[in-house]
Amino acid sequence: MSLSVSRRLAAVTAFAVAGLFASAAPAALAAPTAVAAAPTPPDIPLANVKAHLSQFSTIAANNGGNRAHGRAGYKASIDYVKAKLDAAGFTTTLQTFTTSGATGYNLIADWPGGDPNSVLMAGAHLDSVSSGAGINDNGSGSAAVLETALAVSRAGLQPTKHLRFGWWGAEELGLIGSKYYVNNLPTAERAKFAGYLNFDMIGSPNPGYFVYDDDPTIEQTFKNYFSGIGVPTEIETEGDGRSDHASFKNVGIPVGGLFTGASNTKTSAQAQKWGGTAGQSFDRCYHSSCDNTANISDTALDRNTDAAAYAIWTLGASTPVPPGPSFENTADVNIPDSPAAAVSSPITVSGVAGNAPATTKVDVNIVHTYRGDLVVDLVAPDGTVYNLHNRSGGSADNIVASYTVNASSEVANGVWNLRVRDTAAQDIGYINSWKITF
Ligand code: DTR
Ligand code: ZN
Ligand code: ZN
Ligand code: CA
Repeated sequence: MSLSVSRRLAAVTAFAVAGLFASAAPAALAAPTAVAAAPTPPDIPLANVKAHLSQFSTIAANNGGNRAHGRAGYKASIDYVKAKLDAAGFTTTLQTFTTSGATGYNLIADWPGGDPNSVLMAGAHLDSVSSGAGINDNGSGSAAVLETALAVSRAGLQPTKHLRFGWWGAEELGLIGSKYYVNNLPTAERAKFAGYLNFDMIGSPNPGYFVYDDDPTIEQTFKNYFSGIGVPTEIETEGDGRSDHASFKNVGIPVGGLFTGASNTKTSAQAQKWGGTAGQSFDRCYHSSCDNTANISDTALDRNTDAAAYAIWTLGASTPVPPGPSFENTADVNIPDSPAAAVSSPITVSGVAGNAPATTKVDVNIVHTYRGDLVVDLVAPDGTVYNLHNRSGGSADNIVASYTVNASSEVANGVWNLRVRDTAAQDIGYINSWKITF
C-alpha cells in the first residue's frame, strides 16, 4: 500500500479527480514532510508567576497591607506590572479615571503587530479589597496575564491577531475600571475585538476548574486545554457577570475566562473529581486579610496560567481556530460493490497535543459512479464513529467534500480511519484520498 502522510499548514489542496479506475501506477511513496506548524503554546514557569505574587505581597506589606483602589499599594502594583511590560517591548498606556473620590488606573499593553482590525485581549483586575493583599483575588489573574504577556515577548510571537493585555482598577467597587475602558472605546474600536479573556481568582486554595460559558469558541478552547491535561471542568456559575468580562460582554464583545471559585462550597462530587476538601469554600480567605501568598493552590495557578497561554496562542493564531496541522492519505482504497464489508483508509496522527478541535476538518475525495450507494464515516482512534455521509446525493457521482466534525472529545494522536461501505449493487469506486486537519 502506498501511503503518503504529510503535515502541513492550512494549505488548501486542490483535488485532481482522477478518472474512474484510471490505470495510472500507484502514487510513489512520499516521505512524510514536516512543514512549519503553528507555534506551540508554552508551558509557563510557575516560579515566574509566583515571583509576581510575592512582589504583590511585598507591595501590600509596604503600603498599609493592601493594594486597594485609591491606596498607594494599588499604584505601586501598576508601576510594577508596567515596568515589566515596558522592558519586554510592549506599548503601554496608563488610563486614569476617578471614582469614590480617588484616581483609579487601568494599564493597557499592546503587543506590536497582528491585524489591527482583529484584537484579542486578555485581562485581570489588579486591585484588592482593602482588608488584605489580594493574592488570590486577584494577584493570581494579574500575575498569570503578566507572565503570559512576557511569554509572548520571549517567544517573539507574531500571531495573526493583534494582542492586547489589560489590568483593571476598581473592580472591587463594581467593575469600574473595565467599564470605563469599554465606555471610552469608540464604537469602531469595539467592533475590532475578536474576544476578551478574563482571569479573576485562578489560584483558589481549594480549587474548582470553572470555565465561563459565554462565547462557545473561547469556552471550547479552554476546555480543549483542560481535557488535554485530563482535568475535568465545570461551567462557571458563582455569580455570572461578577467580573470585568461583563463590561465587555455588555457591548457585544465575545468573552470567556477561568475561575477557581470564591466563597461557594466545594461539593463532595467536586472534591472527588478535583481533590481538595468537600464542604469547605473554594477560597476561605475570600476578601479577607488571609488572602496572602499562602492562600494559593500552586497546581491550580500553574494549570490556569498554562490554559491562558494556550488560549492566547490558539485564538491569536488564526481565524478560525483550526486549521492546525493536516494529515493526508493519498493511497487509493478500492470500495468493493455491495454486498461487501466496509473498507478503511487509515491516517496516523502524531505530535498533536491534546484533543482534536471542535472544528476538526475532514476533506474527502471518493471517486464513485453513484454516491447514493455510500455510507462514509470518520472513525476516531478510540473507535468513536462520526457519520459524514449517509447515502445522500442520489445519482450524482463522486464525493468531493469538506466536513466539520466536533471531535473535541477525541485525543488527536492515534490512528484515524475514513470508513466507507457500499450499500447497493452495481456502482463502484474507490477512496482517492482524504485529509484531516486539526
Ligand atoms: N469578581 C470577584 C469574585 C467572583 C465571584 N464570582 C465570580 C465569577 C467569575 C469571576 C470572578 C468572580 C471579586 O473580585 O471579588
Ligand atoms: Zn474580589
Ligand atoms: Zn476578583
Ligand atoms: Ca454499489
